[in-house]
Amino acid sequence: MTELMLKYFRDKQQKAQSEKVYDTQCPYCSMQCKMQLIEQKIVSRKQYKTIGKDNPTSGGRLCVKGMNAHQHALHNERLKQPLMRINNEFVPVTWEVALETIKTNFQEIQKNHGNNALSVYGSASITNEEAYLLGKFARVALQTKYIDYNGRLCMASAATGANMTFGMDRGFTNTINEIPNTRVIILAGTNIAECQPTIMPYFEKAKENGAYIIAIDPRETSTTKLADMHLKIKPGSDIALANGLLKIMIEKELIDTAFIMKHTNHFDEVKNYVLSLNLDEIVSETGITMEEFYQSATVFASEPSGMIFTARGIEQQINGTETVRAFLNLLLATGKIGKPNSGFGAITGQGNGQGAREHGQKADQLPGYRSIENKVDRKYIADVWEIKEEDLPDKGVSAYEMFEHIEKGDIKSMFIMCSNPVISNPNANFVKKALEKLSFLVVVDLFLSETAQLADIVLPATSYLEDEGTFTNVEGRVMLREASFPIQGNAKHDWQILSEVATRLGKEKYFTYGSAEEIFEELRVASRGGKADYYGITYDRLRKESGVLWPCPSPDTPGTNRLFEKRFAHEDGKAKMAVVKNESGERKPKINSQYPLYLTTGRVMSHYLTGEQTRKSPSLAARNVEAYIEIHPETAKKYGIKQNKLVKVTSEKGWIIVRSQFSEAIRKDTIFIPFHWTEKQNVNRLVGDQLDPFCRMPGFKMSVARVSPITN
Ligand SMILES: Nc1nc2c(c(=O)[nH]1)N[C@H]1C(S)=C(S)[C@@H](COP(=O)(O)OP(=O)(O)OC[C@H]3O[C@@H](n4cnc5c(=O)[nH]c(N)nc54)[C@H](O)[C@@H]3O)O[C@H]1N2
Ligand SMILES: Nc1nc2c(c(=O)[nH]1)N[C@H]1C(S)=C(S)[C@@H](COP(=O)(O)OP(=O)(O)OC[C@H]3O[C@@H](n4cnc5c(=O)[nH]c(N)nc54)[C@H](O)[C@@H]3O)O[C@H]1N2
Ligand code: SF4
Ligand SMILES: [Mo]
Repeated sequence: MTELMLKYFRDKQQKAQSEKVYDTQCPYCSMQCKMQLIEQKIVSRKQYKTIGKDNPTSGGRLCVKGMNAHQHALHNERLKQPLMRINNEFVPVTWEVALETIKTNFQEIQKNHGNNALSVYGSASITNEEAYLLGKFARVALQTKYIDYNGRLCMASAATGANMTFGMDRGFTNTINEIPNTRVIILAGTNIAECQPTIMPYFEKAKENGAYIIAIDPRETSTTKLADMHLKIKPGSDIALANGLLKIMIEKELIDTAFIMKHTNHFDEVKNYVLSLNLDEIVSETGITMEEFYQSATVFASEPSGMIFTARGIEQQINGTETVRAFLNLLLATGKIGKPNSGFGAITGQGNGQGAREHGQKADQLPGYRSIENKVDRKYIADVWEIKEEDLPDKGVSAYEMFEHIEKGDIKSMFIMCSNPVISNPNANFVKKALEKLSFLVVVDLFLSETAQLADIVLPATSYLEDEGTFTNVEGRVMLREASFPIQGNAKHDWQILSEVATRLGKEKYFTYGSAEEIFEELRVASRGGKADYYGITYDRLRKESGVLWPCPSPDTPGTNRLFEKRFAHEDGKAKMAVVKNESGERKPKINSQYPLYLTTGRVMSHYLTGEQTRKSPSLAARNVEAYIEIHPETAKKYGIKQNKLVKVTSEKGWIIVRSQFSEAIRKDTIFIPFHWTEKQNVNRLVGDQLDPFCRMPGFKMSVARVSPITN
């Protein structure tokens, strides 16, 4: 061996000796890409990088957010000690002081105002174990009915729509691996290219294999560029679009009558309704041409297989549930579900968007997708929790409605875990005032977010690098996130924090967990026999099998790759089609002389939700340093707005200031603002407080506003 080769091997060995590898999963979107943090010690300095790790869903790919996630996790602003507000300033305190203060205040408030004066606000970015425990914490430790979570702002309408139509809600009815083999795809209000980037190869492959892709979005995006047809719809008119497509499919006799007869109810009512509609009116309502209507309807119905994917563009509407159901009508009428390469996908958003909506954080829900209003379900869970059924509180209210109850004065205190509602809720000025009104606010976070700044006590949580647990990804695949990175400072895992607060409140015997796995063991039993049945899943299996798709009712069953192959989940085995009236959106705000533009909101690739994490990451922050308004140059000209200048955007609820970004990719009657920024750049100061009547989803995707220049 030459001297040079020896040196090469010596260097390599040295490097390996000083390198540590931590397995984890990305803290951001629902793809839950598996990854590894590589720690290299160079002299006395540590350097970090993140690389992808192979797994069945993301195949080892990462997007720019995942690659830079460690930058926020290792950021020096991470909270490392509990903070307590004293004379209006935050002072670091011990856990002992923080927990004792929480106990005293919670007990005092409940003594004076009753159990329901306390409320809990949770998240779909925590593990299944923590989501499960948060539900138990609210009902058993605090004995309050007021618990809800940020998923109410995210996927509530997709979940409710699927439950109503299919009888059960798992985001994807098929595995992700079926996408490349389908013949036609509708992407309705989803921007996967920026929001789930590592899913893109499945769609690119489908296209290579000849699939026809139809994208529905008021803007051209990196996703619509993939499509063969882009339906550049007027915001909020997707129901009319879906009904128009169905009318054409029925008139051209392209529907699957045998499937409809065998597997669905209510088709005749739906048929009578859509046939009564006038297509010319629908054309003007949606802004889509007659040719586009005929082409899309014909291709979708004629191909032997097809899939429909929806996301927040059609779901975050005050008639989001009905919008989802209108699209499900299309799948059912054409028989494109329950078969290979045909099915539905509501693309989940947060890392645990799926699992966190199954195990009891929702106001009306108990673990395993059980109902808090069903006597049998209540009894089952009360037995698992070893409490009396009559001690289980009733159903509470949705996320935004909790703030209304604070305003009314019946909620006095809130415990917020892993969410930043001052930025993410509609009517954000009101939400901030409501939180300020509370007599006692506890926030559990990684950082001093805009919400945490309003708290009386802030508790430091561990991050994705440190906290082990399971997440249910976009496919419905339960995955185990390993986590072995050392805990920073005196932070604690969310599940430990819940157990410790519960213990202080005298509920120790219900919260005796020594690890996340112990909580999962209880969750398995709590979910057993429910719709989201995890009983057959164990940590051991998750490690061996790279994840399992639920339902998985016993340890010797493989999990369920494709849903509804034999029957839907309603009692009679049939899906319920629904008459969805074009007028169902009547309550939506209408453009007028005062507010002449549609305002829609959403995301950009480099930032995540309220930006609390991604704005801490220099590599991501550098890509988009501030909020902006995407506006068509002709619209901008009309209102005297120049490129790259500050613009005031006003709605009935408030005003914000953002920078103009001209784009011919957006409709002339529509403006788009992402929601990743705070204070005067927080677009939710403009969004109204109307909610979907079925699932209480706010209308993030359709407000009306006006624009005016600030500087020229
Ligand atoms: N980079 C990034 N990725 C993310 C997130 C993030 O914050 N940043 N968040 C994660 C989460 S929690 C979620 S829920 C998902 C969200 O994922 P998506 O729902 O895909 O993202 P959005 O940008 O909110 O909205 C999608 C599209 O809907 C369009 N749209 C607006 N109004 C309408 C309408 O009336 N009709 C139709 N058909 N389309 C409309 C918008 O123009 C936008 O392109 O992304 C996840 N991934
Ligand atoms: N205008 C508009 N508004 C929207 C939307 C939209 O499209 N338009 N989308 C909505 C959607 S889909 C969603 S999902 C919501 C999201 O809304 P939020 O839940 O408010 O968003 P996040 O930024 O994820 O907030 C998470 C907070 O928890 C902290 N955190 C991160 N990881 C952990 C952890 O492991 N433990 C703890 N304790 N804390 C942690 C972060 O620092 C951050 O402060 O926003 C909604 N709001
Ligand atoms: S943000 Fe989503 S796509 Fe990107 S690395 Fe993370 S999990 Fe994967
Ligand atoms: Mo979301």
